[in-house]
Amino acid sequence: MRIIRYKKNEATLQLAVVTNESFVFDLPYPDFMSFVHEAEKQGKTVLALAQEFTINEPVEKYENTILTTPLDAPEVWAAGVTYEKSRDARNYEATEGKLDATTFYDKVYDAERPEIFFKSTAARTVGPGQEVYLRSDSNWQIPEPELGLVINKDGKILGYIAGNDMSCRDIEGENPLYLPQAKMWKNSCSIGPAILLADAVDDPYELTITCRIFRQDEKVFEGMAYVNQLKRKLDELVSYLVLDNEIYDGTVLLTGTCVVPPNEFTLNDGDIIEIEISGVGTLRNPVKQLVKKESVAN
Ligand code: DO4
Ligand code: MG
Repeated sequence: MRIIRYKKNEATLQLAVVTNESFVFDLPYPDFMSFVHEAEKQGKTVLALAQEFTINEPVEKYENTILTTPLDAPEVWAAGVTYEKSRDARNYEATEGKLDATTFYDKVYDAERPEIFFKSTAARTVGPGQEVYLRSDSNWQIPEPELGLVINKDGKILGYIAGNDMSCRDIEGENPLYLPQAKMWKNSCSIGPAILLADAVDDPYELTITCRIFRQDEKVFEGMAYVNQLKRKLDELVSYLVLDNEIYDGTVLLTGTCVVPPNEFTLNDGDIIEIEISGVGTLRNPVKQLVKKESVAN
């Protein structure tokens, strides 16, 4: 069972529950966290409360809805180098293309403490169908398809969402201290298309992540991974994020990438990125190249 937010009309965003048969039922709550709080108030699971609304007449089929982000995540954080594939790709960038190189990325992959970084704010985060941007000062940019955890202020995992941690491999590889610039700019993060309720998932490690990239209607990349390839546990990542930190209800934690396009690949203006997570759905975003402003130094 999934939660979405769709455009009811020009002025209204409607929260709704989607059944496994793809029927949409409106929920009488303004946003995802109000719905979660109502379930808590009634002493029910979010799944049980959602199910109560599915006895009504469905309002729509899922494929006919115009989706937005299912929630306005106040902050998006991200874990890095949590899969072997990401460690190897980071080593390649940091050593100007040496295959089998070892660097500090090996150290963080093996360390007890994971890498966790600040990725995005609500204003920088886009949803289904909205453009993700390419930085104007990078020549090597890729999507990072990741399983996102929707958590509350205490770190409880409420649901799963697809996320795109857009990344500049050249800036990241030049110097690890450039990480915030390699990761964070306008429209550099996308989340959606739905929140798969945690109560509805037996084993999140069985989820799969698929990424496809289309250029002029032709598929130029497809890759797939299993969440069970993750080096760490999901709760372990959350516990490091919340430790001595102030986290807000509806925060999203991206859990790292395990699907990396070939090293020669870079995104182009007009590409379409699809990130599909089993049970969650497909997050689709067009890509737009930002143009360098003259006022920026050099
Ligand atoms: O260390 C750089 C970030 C890595 C990352 O974003 C990932 O592994 O997904
Ligand atoms: Mg990432």
